[in-house]
Amino acid sequence: AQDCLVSNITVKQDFDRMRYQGTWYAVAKKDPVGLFLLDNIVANFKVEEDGTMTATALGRVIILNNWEMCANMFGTFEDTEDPAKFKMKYWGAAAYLQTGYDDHWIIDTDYDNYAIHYSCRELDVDGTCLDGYSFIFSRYPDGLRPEDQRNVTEKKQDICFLGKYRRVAHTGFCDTA
Ligand code: AZE
Repeated sequence: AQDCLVSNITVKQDFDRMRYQGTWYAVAKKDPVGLFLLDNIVANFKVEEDGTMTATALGRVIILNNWEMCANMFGTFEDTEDPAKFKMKYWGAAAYLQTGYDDHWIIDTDYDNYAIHYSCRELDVDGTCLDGYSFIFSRYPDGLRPEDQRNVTEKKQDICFLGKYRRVAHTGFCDTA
């Protein structure tokens, strides 16, 4: 969407939640306003017996009083008329973590290597995104394959977040939690 209108952003055609299951490592992220996952972010998606998509996520956070910890998060996804657009209800294993209800769009994925996620939390009056976040996921913790990088860069531009991403380090901080 060259005009950056959220309503013009295109998502993965015929998104297949079965193939999306399993572990995804965040390799880059665009942050929203406020508290957010810092690094060591790993998500695990699952399709339940009733067909509902659910996920868990781990990530390093710093909460009140500069307390550094590994956030253990859960999400359940509500379907919409578009198979690649979900509403995600999420919460933490502990009450002092964050709860929320966010859009969760899969912009693109090949299921086996990369995925581009997008969430706009707040629309601006002109229809662009005022506050949103995005993850670039890889099936590998060390990053994207070189052959996927061009496409991912293109998609970052399509969602108007190009230049707003930071790399997500994987240092093992959440590996034993
Ligand atoms: C996401 C995909 C997998 C499920 C979930 C995700 C998002 C989690 C957060 C967590 C924030 C926690 C904070 C704690 C202090 C998109 C990775 C739940 C946004 C800020």
